[in-house]
Amino acid sequence: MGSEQITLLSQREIEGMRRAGQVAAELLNHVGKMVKPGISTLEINDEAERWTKERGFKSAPLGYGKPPFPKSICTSVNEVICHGIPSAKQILKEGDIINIDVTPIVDGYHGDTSRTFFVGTPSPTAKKLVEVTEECLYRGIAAVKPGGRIGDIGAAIQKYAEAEGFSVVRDFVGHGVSRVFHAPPQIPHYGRQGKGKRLRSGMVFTIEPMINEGTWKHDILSDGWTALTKDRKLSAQFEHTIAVTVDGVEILTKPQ
Ligand code: EYF
Ligand code: CO
Repeated sequence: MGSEQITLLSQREIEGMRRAGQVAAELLNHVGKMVKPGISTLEINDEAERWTKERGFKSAPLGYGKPPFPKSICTSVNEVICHGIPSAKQILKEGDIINIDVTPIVDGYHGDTSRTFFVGTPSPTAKKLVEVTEECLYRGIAAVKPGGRIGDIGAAIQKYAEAEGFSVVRDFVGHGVSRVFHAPPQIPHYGRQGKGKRLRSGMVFTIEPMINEGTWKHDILSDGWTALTKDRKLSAQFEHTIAVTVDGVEILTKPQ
């Protein structure tokens, strides 16, 4: 993966990504309002699919990968790190945390974004984990500038997460995104400042730190997709799609 070609997007392509990013932000905002005790993760999925189709767009996760992912969004609750599959059997309850990860395809471009929401009132630990994870995302984004290195992003995230007593997931990373869902470069959320490939204007990728209460290690459920913490403690995640610009960074999935 490290030696693969990183595509630099033209201004016209970045405008396409901006539009996809705005649709993704709107969709996430819309389904985020559904989060409350008693709702199933399948109901959230079905509304995301309906909203997306109604506007003439497609959901990238549906049918993605081998074997094909079975739903339109990922819903990752409590100890689930990522790629949780929405289910009628999974009813949200008071005190849960849930990451909702959406990726609509708009005129061929992918807008990839996620947030972790509280279901009712969180425990103090859950509240701190979620707040620290969101701050990790913004510290990672603030480390992006042309001429910098990919390692600057992970170093900023890891330094803050570990100082707050949490761990950084190693085995799932951010990724290049444009007309394809997953492309080079990989963006680890841990690492060393000044290491890794150089950041260049026109690169577009996600930063999507997954931060754990306990160990960073994971298991995969027998469904083949769902990644959960090895110690079954909490995990949280936030994600934006960003573009490296001539003088810094633009968040393409920031709600307007
Ligand atoms: C078959 C999938 C396939 N992969 C990544 C496929 O980048 C993402 N979110 O920010 C992202 C989202 C999804 C995804 C949704 C489905 N997949 C996941 C896990 C295993 C797998 O193997
Ligand atoms: Co992603």
